[in-house]
Amino acid sequence: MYGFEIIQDLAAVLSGNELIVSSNGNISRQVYHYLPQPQIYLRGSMGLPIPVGLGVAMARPEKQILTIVGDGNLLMGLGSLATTAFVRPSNLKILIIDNNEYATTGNQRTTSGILNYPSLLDGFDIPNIVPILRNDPIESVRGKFQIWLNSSELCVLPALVDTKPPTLSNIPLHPEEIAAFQRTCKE
Ligand SMILES: Cc1ncc(C[n+]2csc(CCOP(=O)(O)OP(=O)(O)O)c2C)c(N)n1
Repeated sequence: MYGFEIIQDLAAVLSGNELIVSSNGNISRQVYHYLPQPQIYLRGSMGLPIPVGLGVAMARPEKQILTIVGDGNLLMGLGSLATTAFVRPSNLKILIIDNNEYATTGNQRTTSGILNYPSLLDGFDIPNIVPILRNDPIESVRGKFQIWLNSSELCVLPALVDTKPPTLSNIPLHPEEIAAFQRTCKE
């Protein structure tokens, strides 16, 4: 299964009460093109999806916040998992799209291959779902989505995926426009 297919497939299980925070690069472009707009599309520096998702979850308790983070972004901001575990917002759900690469910048290998996600997340005392694997049938992927989304507490779903980034145009929004829209949009 490719990372972009996981993001496309999320559309089938969203209820409409979610606000998505997406990793810079390909993941934000895929979220912009394949899922309802507007969302919080991160651009620029890596490492921010987890801390920004945490802040948005605290600021918007009436919403279900879905943070979609690549493995490169996760590793760059790993310390923020401790803060997330400490604050523990029940409306925060994190989806890790692990393609073992920096796909956006030319498929350089990351070090995520050494990670054992259940051990890592258990170590932070963060509730987590058994990872989605590359050959999981779609029914199993959707089943894991449902358990993850319906969780009544902070919850992380890791997905191990293959890389085939589709060529998608860049998001035609400046970060300030995205932030301004979210400030005025309370529905
Ligand atoms: C601090 C910083 N370093 C490097 C970059 C360049 N860069 C942009 S996206 C990206 C790869 C992100 O990797 P990952 O989160 O695994 O997502 P993927 O591209 O695989 O979808 C890199 C290296 C950046 N934007 N910020």
